[in-house]
Amino acid sequence: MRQRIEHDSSRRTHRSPRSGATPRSSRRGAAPRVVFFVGSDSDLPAVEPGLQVLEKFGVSHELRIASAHRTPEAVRSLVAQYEAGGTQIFVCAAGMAAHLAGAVAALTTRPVIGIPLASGPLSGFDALLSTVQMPPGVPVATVSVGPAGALNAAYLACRVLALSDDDLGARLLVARSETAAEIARKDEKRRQPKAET
Ligand code: RP5
Repeated sequence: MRQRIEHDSSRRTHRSPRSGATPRSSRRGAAPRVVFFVGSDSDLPAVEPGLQVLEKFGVSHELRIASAHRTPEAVRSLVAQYEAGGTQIFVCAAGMAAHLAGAVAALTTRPVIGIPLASGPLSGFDALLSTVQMPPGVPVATVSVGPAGALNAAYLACRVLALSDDDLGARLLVARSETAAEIARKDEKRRQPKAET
């Protein structure tokens, strides 16, 4: 049974989809299907595209600011609470020596997706290695650096959830067809002869 999440610091809830899709878990106080953790509020702009994808597909989610280095006890407590509440996937974004995704993966057996962010002088290469180079047995599915990675993290989360959610799977197929149609439209437009002036 899903439990109410009590920890409420730095909490941002996304439960209102922009498109027609309706979140499965929209009960007030119920755990979201996906939790996005960011290591700092300075990471928020980089993860926004991912949050928009989850909204588009009507996947209930919450964003929390919690740091593996600065607030390790909060990370531990939040993972335990969300896991007990029924959250299915954790997405973790951090920059520099990015240990957030790995720390969360150490605390849960549910899928963890890591987004390395370009926060320091090494432009995300530091965070990429810190996130992707996990020891055997503690996996973090690592996506690309920055906002494009955040977007793909959300798509990947949707694909995992769609394994047991046919409606979500159907919405993903529609989105893929729309993307293909858009590219075909652009190609066609480019091929049309320009009007003479
Ligand atoms: C990491 O350090 C955070 O994820 C952020 O990307 C980076 C810098 O954090 P701030 O100093 O901006 O809070 O832990």
